[in-house]
Amino acid sequence: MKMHSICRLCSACCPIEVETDQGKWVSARRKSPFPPEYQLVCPKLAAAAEIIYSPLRLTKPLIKDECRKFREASWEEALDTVARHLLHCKQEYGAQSVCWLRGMAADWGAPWDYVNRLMNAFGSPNTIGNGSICFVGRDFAHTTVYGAMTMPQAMHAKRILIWGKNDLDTAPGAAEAILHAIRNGAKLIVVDPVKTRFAEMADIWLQIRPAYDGLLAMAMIHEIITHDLYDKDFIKKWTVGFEALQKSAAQFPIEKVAADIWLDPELIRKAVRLYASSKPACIVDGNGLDMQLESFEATRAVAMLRVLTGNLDISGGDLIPQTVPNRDLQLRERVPSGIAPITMNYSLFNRFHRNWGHQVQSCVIDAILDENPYPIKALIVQSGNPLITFMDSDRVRKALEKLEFLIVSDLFMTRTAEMANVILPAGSCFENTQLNRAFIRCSPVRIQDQVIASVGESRPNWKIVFDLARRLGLEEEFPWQTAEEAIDYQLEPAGITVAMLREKPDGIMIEPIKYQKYHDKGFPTPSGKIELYSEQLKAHGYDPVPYCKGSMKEPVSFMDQAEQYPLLGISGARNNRFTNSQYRVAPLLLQQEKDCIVDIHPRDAATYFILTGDWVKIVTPRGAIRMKAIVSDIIRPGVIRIAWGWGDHNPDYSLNRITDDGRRNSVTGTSSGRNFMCRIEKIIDK
Ligand SMILES: Nc1nc2c(c(=O)[nH]1)N[C@H]1C(S)=C(S)[C@@H](COP(=O)(O)OP(=O)(O)OC[C@H]3O[C@@H](n4cnc5c(=O)[nH]c(N)nc54)[C@H](O)[C@@H]3O)O[C@H]1N2
Ligand SMILES: Nc1nc2c(c(=O)[nH]1)N[C@H]1C(S)=C(S)[C@@H](COP(=O)(O)OP(=O)(O)OC[C@H]3O[C@@H](n4cnc5c(=O)[nH]c(N)nc54)[C@H](O)[C@@H]3O)O[C@H]1N2
Ligand code: SF4
Ligand SMILES: [Mo]
Repeated sequence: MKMHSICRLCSACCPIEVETDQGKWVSARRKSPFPPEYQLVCPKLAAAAEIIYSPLRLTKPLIKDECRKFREASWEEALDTVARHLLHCKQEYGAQSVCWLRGMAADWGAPWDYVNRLMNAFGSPNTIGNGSICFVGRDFAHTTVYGAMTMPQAMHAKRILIWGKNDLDTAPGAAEAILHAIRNGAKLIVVDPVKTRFAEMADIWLQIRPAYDGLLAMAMIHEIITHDLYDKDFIKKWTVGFEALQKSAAQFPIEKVAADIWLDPELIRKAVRLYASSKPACIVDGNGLDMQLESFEATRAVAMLRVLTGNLDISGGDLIPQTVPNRDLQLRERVPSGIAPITMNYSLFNRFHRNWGHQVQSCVIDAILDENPYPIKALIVQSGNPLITFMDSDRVRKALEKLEFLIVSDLFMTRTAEMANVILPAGSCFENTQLNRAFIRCSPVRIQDQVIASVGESRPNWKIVFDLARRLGLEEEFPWQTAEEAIDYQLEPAGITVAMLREKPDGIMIEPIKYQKYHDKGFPTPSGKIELYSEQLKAHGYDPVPYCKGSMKEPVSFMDQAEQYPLLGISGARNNRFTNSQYRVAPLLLQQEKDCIVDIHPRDAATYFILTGDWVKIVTPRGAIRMKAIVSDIIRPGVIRIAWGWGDHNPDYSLNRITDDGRRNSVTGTSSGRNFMCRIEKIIDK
């Protein structure tokens, strides 16, 4: 039988067609608008059956007994136990002592709304996502400039500027669109410290010094302004604060910053001319800009390049999405007044978007360990693996150990789940019907549908939340018996239902895509214009214009100890076989750990007598890990690139044991975990 859904094995959210047989997975293909010879194959989707039917899947709820061993339990017992402990914490310490932590895997769609609804109705504002190190911080940076996060329209662009994104490995649909544009003559500029496949293909590759993106963006802004490459009419009519931006950017002329950011000034000039000389041009920004201490400021400056060149909201430029109308399910008003979330120090970030809510994950650790701003006693972790994915794992472990009660909902016995008191087994994305956020951000709306039967006694995310809510006495707030009922209720303002979506597997357009919508409505910012200068940021004590003080905070962790730690480590090399800490359970994908590697430049390899295949210890003030070395020129001398996501498979490879969570961006709470000083030692006897 053929069915349509959305794959959520990673955040690319590809539409898929699935072949099933009597409720079981047979195979699937990514739907793509391109002819087969131009389609990219996703190994994760090809290995989906190994993930879904892995013998390691959790199939029954588990409760830890007095001897700290897990025993199987019924759903009734497990949910009752969870509800009892949550209600106990509420009574003893107040509802705010209960926190729900969401990883990225179960999507930021309706399941996120349901969890917020449950927690708000319970009385706790502490539903926390990990968006401060993922794209939500970037979303906020875009939003402060022009009111929403734009979507690059690469398919029809003449110029594409890829900034810290690696779609060939992380988002094949987006990569196909870029490749299509290149075949049609689009010019490509890549800003990346690593020679990615796109960097190899690029007309200009700016091999930026890791974490110094903000300075490059400011230098580009200055160059665009001084060479009259900006769209004057557009700036005059639609922006506020141009003079202030001009003044700030004047502090960063190319010749002044080029050496600091390890780039040739002439190459930056060429890149500026190439990007700004023809329209439409889009900027594809990515996670390379996140997880940096200066992530917010750098991303804002990059966003302003779109504005100056007049590429905002035009075909082939950067589209302001047309949100699909939907009901706000979150019941924020139910949190008693006077109870602030543990992320209270990030008040603007907390409320910039009606869906995202609270996203500074590090605050969860502070609240548990340091009881700052107040203690968290019980934690529910759903679709995340914080022991592996949060910066500074040692601190995370201490926090999890200190909790009175830890509940984990996952498909597998992760390192985080091992620490739980109760484990609730969840269904994979193919065993879940849910409203996927990517498809209500902008039409066409599509449904992520349950295409196969649940494995064992695992339950879909929505059902776990609804069932728990009812046990907490929230029957009225959760009247829905099925996912379909809840989705129909949420989508009522759009006039569509699950049944309609199932009839239209290629999605439903709510309205045609419109460009330059600002002509009718202005921009959804406080001033109604694009804010190159933000009064709102200023009122909260932040810089109203990026880098207006003329300098940048040291963005690389442990730089003050560079004498003992002379190499710059970059974390986060993703590849297309895994998503963060996931899927090492699939033999098809694992391939003998061949991707768990550290790339070392030949010059550094020679200094340390390291050959490809040698084992290397990587050390920072936080700890040490080990990995196999590859001698490679994809990075500069002095920089090493460390594979990401291997800690669940083997804690010895767990990158976040050596990253830092001590310093954070003051606006978004983003940790400086992507770039850190480190040293390497060759391991003689493994
Ligand atoms: N050093 C370093 N640290 C990083 C990053 C990096 O590049 N370098 N990347 C950061 C980024 S961008 C992110 S988003 C985070 C990711 O951090 P997490 O969200 O913690 O990451 P995952 O490893 O993807 O863990 C997802 C977990 O959810 C489970 N799961 C999958 N589907 C479902 C479901 O439907 N329901 C439930 N209940 N569970 C499910 C999986 O089995 C897995 O254990 O990591 C961040 N940490
Ligand atoms: N296959 C696969 N797909 C995934 C994931 C996965 O783990 N595996 N994770 C999902 C998640 S949670 C996310 S957030 C996205 C992330 O996907 P992307 O946004 O593509 O992010 P990354 O691949 O982490 O990094 C993008 C690029 O940034 C570069 N980079 C590193 N440091 C810097 C820097 O200082 N400046 C600049 N300019 N570039 C830098 C890296 O070299 C890399 O090429 O992918 C999602 N999709
Ligand atoms: S890239 Fe692969 S794993 Fe990610 S959503 Fe698309 S098909 Fe699924
Ligand atoms: Mo992410």
